[in-house]
Amino acid sequence: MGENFPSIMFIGVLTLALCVFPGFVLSQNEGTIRHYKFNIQMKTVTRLCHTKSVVTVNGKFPGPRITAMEGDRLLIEVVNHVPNNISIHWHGIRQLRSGWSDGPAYITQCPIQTGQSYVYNFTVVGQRGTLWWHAHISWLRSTLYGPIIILPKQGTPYPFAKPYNEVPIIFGEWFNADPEAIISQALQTGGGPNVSDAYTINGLPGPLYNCSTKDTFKLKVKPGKTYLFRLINAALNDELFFSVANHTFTVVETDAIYVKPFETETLVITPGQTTNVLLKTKSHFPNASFFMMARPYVTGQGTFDNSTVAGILNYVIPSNIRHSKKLPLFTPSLPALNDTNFVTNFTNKLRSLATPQFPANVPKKVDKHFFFTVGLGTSPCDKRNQTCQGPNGTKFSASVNNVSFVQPNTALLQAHYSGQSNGLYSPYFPVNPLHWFNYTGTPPNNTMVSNGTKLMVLPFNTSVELIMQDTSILGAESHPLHLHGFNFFVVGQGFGNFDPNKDPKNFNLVDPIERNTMGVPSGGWVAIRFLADNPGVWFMHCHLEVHTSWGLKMAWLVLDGKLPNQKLLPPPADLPKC
Ligand SMILES: *[C@@H]1O[C@H](CO)[C@@H](O)[C@H](O)[C@H]1NC(C)=O
Ligand SMILES: *[C@@H]1O[C@H](CO)[C@@H](O)[C@H](O)[C@H]1NC(C)=O
Ligand SMILES: *[C@@H]1O[C@H](CO)[C@@H](O)[C@H](O)[C@H]1NC(C)=O
Ligand SMILES: *[C@@H]1O[C@H](CO)[C@@H](O)[C@H](O)[C@H]1NC(C)=O
Ligand SMILES: *[C@@H]1O[C@H](CO)[C@@H](O)[C@H](O)[C@H]1NC(C)=O
Ligand SMILES: *[C@@H]1O[C@H](CO)[C@@H](O)[C@H](O)[C@H]1NC(C)=O
Ligand SMILES: *[C@@H]1O[C@H](CO)[C@@H](O)[C@H](O)[C@H]1NC(C)=O
Ligand SMILES: *[C@@H]1O[C@H](CO)[C@@H](O)[C@H](O)[C@H]1NC(C)=O
Ligand SMILES: *[C@@H]1O[C@H](CO)[C@@H](O)[C@H](O)[C@H]1NC(C)=O
Ligand SMILES: *[C@@H]1O[C@H](CO)[C@@H](O)[C@H](O)[C@H]1NC(C)=O
Ligand SMILES: *[C@@H]1O[C@H](CO)[C@@H](O)[C@H](O)[C@H]1NC(C)=O
Ligand SMILES: *[C@@H]1O[C@H](CO)[C@@H](O)[C@H](O)[C@H]1NC(C)=O
Ligand SMILES: [Cu+2]
Repeated sequence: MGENFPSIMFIGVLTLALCVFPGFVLSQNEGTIRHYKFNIQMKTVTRLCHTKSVVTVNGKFPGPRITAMEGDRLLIEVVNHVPNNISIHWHGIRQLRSGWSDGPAYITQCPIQTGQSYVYNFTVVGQRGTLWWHAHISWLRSTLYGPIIILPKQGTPYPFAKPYNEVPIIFGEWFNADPEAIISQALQTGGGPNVSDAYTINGLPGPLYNCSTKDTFKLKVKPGKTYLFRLINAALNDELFFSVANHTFTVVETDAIYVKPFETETLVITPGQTTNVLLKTKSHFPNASFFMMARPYVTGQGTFDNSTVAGILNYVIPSNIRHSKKLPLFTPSLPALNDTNFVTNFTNKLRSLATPQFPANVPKKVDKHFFFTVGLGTSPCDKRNQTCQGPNGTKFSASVNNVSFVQPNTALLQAHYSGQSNGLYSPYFPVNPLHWFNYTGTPPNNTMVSNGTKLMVLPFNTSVELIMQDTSILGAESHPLHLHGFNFFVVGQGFGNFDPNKDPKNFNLVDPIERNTMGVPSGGWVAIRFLADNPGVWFMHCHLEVHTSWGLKMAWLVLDGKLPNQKLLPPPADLPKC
């Protein structure tokens, strides 16, 4: 059906011209309108000698790249040609007053059903760097994902030397089986879902897997140049370590926010996060090739995919050097799979750039303090005559403040906007856990969670401080929490239970990292601040898809402000219906 369309459809020469940085631009304030067309269609893909039909955008796996300049408006028409319901999330885009385009199914929109289409319509404001898009329904994001590249405004250089070249590097997770069958089976049996068969770099597992050598990402570089790697972790369930043998990264940006540059040989990136790093190549042809490798950082107790994805960094062979067919291939050393010390060190180095041009606007006063526990739990087996495969014959579950989120059957934002929310959700999400327990000590005997569709309601412009506390129920575990509609500042983090008397004294209100996804440390806590200046319903969830499926999610309802420009815009006419 969709083969007749070009994979990315730009309308107008302006857009094309801008991609190669011409000497002209419309207006810096208005920005350019960029049109894309996403045909959701099936495509046969073979990896690890397993061939299957996967859901793609425009037949591409990974999906097409979206390029915009800060200030531009994006109009992305998504046409659904597959049997599955679809919705697409523009991960990290603030969606100021345009919550209808955020994408999480049954939160801001009903899914785009087979044969239907929907135009996502939003502007890119105050962000520049790398973000990404992905499906936001069930586990379809396993194959539906791609980069969003936001170039700085014309005439605004990067706050670092202009790189010679830019390379998107997206990590993914490949399953030989159908991921939709895997999560559906797991939710039915109550057990943990089957793990992936490989990690991928730009869709390719690389030579360390059986039957995969031809599917290796290879990057050819020149000596003495600086490359900008735009790293995206699109894996479903795994945080990843990443390193390139014999090369050092300079971290310059995370989640489309510049950071104080620092050097590291290895970095860690959670699902949902993006990281831009500079890689300076060796000044002379090194007579060698270099593996770039990623493998997981794991804190949970369940089984996981412990394999390693590898790509290869090759140097262009100078003409004065005769065939170097068999170059030695160097391997990076990656931290142990459970190296929490490394992760703590790495996250502590991340600081906002915090310059007059790129300030860190940390809320200094706090209107509302919240304390949420995040972690696993159990729920009863609903088939009376059968034992479930979760702990002690129960089903695995997960919760925020002991509420495991129940997905409604219509979109929360629509229900709220049209005043038809009665009974669909409760506006009383708990501000604290109902009972204190030693969150990171011996877990309580009763691991059963409660459930519901509960929202936390915030007046417009509320300044929020939220402590997210991991629990040890069914094992402490790092949870990369993602907030839609906002960036937040990570003002503090630590291990054990958060201490409201001692810990706030050490909060960093000067140059904390600003981002949209942050790992709650395993057996620890994180403190974030954000200003609720964006009206709408905003999802917050663990970006480990298995935990989201088990209910580790909730939503904020930010009310309209008084002024006309503080109100959610009306819904577009083509907004899908349930
Ligand atoms: C996109 O949204 C803007 C702001 O609401 C609106 O003015 C414009 O008409 C919309 N464009 C399309 C094609 O829907
Ligand atoms: C998950 O793994 C089990 C054990 O290998 C297998 O029997 C089952 O079919 C798998 N489920 C899916 C959906 O592939
Ligand atoms: C790469 O690093 C290894 C280990 O540190 C070292 O032995 C080797 O000489 C290096 N090779 C190159 C080409 O830099
Ligand atoms: C990965 O897990 C398998 C099965 O548990 C084990 O046999 C193997 O040694 C592990 N590999 C690594 C690199 O840890
Ligand atoms: C990490 O795993 C190793 C064995 O694989 C174990 O010896 C070590 O205690 C673990 N470290 C932590 C911090 O859990
Ligand atoms: C973490 O940082 C400390 C102090 O900078 C250093 O001593 C330690 O070796 C680092 N640990 C790891 C695992 O990198
Ligand atoms: C057991 O449950 C299944 C569905 O879960 C049902 O079809 C079956 O009739 C039940 N058996 C008994 C003996 O209740
Ligand atoms: C399972 O049951 C055993 C024995 O009743 C108990 O010791 C254990 O804590 C239970 N585990 C969970 C996860 O509830
Ligand atoms: C909580 O549990 C930890 C680990 O068992 C223990 O060290 C700590 O003292 C406990 N804290 C409280 C307040 O009971
Ligand atoms: C859990 O149950 C055991 C025995 O059933 C009891 O001794 C223990 O105090 C209970 N622990 C908690 C935290 O309630
Ligand atoms: C919510 O919890 C109740 C009580 O445990 C349970 O019966 C019900 O099935 C749960 N609902 C969902 C959607 O999980
Ligand atoms: C697709 O979404 C609609 C609207 O929510 C729902 O009624 C339908 O059951 C869904 N279809 C599938 C295949 O999930
Ligand atoms: Cu999680």
